Amino acid sequence: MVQDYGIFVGGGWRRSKGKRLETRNPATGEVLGTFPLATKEELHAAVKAAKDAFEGWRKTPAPRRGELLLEAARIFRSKKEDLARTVTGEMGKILAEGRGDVQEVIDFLEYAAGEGRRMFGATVPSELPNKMCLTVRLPVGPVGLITPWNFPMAIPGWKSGAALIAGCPIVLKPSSLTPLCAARFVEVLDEAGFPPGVVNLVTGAGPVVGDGLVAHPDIRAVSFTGGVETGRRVYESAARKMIKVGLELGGKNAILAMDDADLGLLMDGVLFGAFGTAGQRCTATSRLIVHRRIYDQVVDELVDRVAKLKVGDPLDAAVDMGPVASPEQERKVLEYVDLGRKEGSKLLAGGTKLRGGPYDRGFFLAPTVFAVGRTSRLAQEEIFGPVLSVLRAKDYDDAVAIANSVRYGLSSSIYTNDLRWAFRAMQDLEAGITYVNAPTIGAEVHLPFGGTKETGPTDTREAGTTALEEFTHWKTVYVDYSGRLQKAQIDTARLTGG
Ligand code: TXE
Repeated sequence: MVQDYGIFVGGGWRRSKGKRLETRNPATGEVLGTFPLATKEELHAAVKAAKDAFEGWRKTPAPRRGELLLEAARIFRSKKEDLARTVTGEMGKILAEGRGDVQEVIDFLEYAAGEGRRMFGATVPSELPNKMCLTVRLPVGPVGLITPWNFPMAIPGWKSGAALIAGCPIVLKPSSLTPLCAARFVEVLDEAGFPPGVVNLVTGAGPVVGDGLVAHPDIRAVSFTGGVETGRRVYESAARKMIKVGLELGGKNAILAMDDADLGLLMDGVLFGAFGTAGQRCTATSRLIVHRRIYDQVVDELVDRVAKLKVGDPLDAAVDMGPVASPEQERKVLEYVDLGRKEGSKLLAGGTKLRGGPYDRGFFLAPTVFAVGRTSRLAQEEIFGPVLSVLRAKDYDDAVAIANSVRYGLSSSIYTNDLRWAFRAMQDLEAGITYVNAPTIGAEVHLPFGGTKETGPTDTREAGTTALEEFTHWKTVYVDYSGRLQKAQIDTARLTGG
C-alpha cells in the first residue's frame, strides 16, 4: 500500500493543501509514497514552530540535548536493516551502501551527542588584574537544512545532529527524489522524543520551499548540499540576509596514480571510488590521472576489471552497481557520453544504457570509461554518474597541475609508495580532503568534511570537530571581579613602569 505523507510541523504530521509528488524506486519504477509540494504558508508554519521552540531548546543543557541524540542513534541502530532497504529502494544504491548510509547517521549522532559534553571554548588571561576572559558558543537560532538525494539519510543526519546539539531547531527540506528517506529519518527523531517544534520537515519544490526557507527572516543559518548553480543562489540569498551559510557543492575528484603505485590496490580503489553509488557521490573518483610510464598497463587492467562489474538489482548482494537515481540523472549521464564522443574523447568501456529484462524497468547504465584530453568538458565538469575520465600525466608536477585545473576542490587521492610524493601531495592538491593509497571516497564522521574553490566557498566544514561552526556563533565574555573600573589599553602601568 502506498502511503500518503504530510509535513511534520510542531511535533506532528499535518495534511498539506499543496499538490502531491510521487517518489519511485529507480530500479523498478514502483511508487513508494506520495508527498506534499508544500505551500509558502505551510513553510511559514514550520519556521514559526521552529522559532517558538528555540527558547526552550537553547536553554536545554547541551548534555540533555545529547541524550536525545543518543536515543535517536539507538533507534536508528534497531531499525538499521529496514531503513537501509528504504534508502536502497528510493535512491538505488546497493544494499551494502544503504546500510552504510544509515550507519553514518548512527555514528554521527553518537559523535554529536558527545559534543554536548564538550563544546569547548577558551579561557584566556586578562591584561588587567582580577579579571577573567572566556569564549562560549551560542546557537544562532532556527536553521534551514537543504539536502540532496545521494545520501538521503546520512546528509540529513550530519546536518541535524550538528544543529540540534548546538541548540538550533531545524526545518529540513529534502530533495524531491528522496522524501521517503527524510520522512523515515524524522519519524525516528520524533520517536526519540525531541520537543515539539525542534524538528520540522517540509517537502516540496526547491524554488518554492528551498528558496523560501533561505529567504525567511526567522531562519538564522542554512546548511546546503547540492549542485553548484543552486548553491550559488542559496549563497546570494543568504548574503542578502547576512546569515551564516554552509555550502557543499560537489566535486571533480582525482586519483593520481604514480609510477611506483601498487597496481592491485590502485585498481580496487579506482573501481570503488568511480562506480560506488553509481558515481553519484560528491567525492566520487571522476578522474584518474596516470603517470605516463604505467598508463598503458593501467588502462588495460581497468578496461578488464570494468567489464567484470555486475550492474543490476541493488538488493542482490552479488551486484556491484545499481541504477542511477532518476530519469534526469540518466539523461544527463548519457548526454555527457554523447558529448565525450563529439569532443573526440576515446570511449574505453561502457557508454550505454542497459536494456532487456529487469533493466527496462529502471535507469541502468553501463560503467563507463573515457580517455580524455585535459581541457575537455569530460575532464572538467561534474557528471555525477558512473563515468570515469582517464588522463595521462608526464610526471608528478604535471599530475598535480591537471588535478588542480578544475573549479572544484572537494576530495583527492594519490597512490604511491614514495613518501616524498605522498607528503607533497598533501600540500599541493587543492582540495578539502586528500587520501593516500585509498580512493577519494570514504569520509569518517569525526573528521571535518568539505572543500575549497567552488565546492565550498564559505569554507565551512561539516562533521568532525568543525561541525558546530555552521550553527553557532562565538561570544566573548569578560568578568571583572576587581570591584573598580579597569580600562583595557588605558590603565597601562606595567612592571617596566611604562
Ligand atoms: O541538485 P539541486 P539536483 C549535483 C550533481 C547533480 C546536480 C543536480 O551534479 O547532477 O547537482 O542535482 C533544493 N533554493 N549534486 O537537481 O537542484 C532541492 O530541492 C533552495 C551534487 O538534485 O542542487 C534539493 O533539496 N533550494 C551534490 C537540493 O536543493 C533549492 C548532491 C539540491 O538540489 C533550490 C546532489 C533553490 N532555488 C546533486 N532549488 C553533492 N554536493 O553531493 C533546488 N533546491
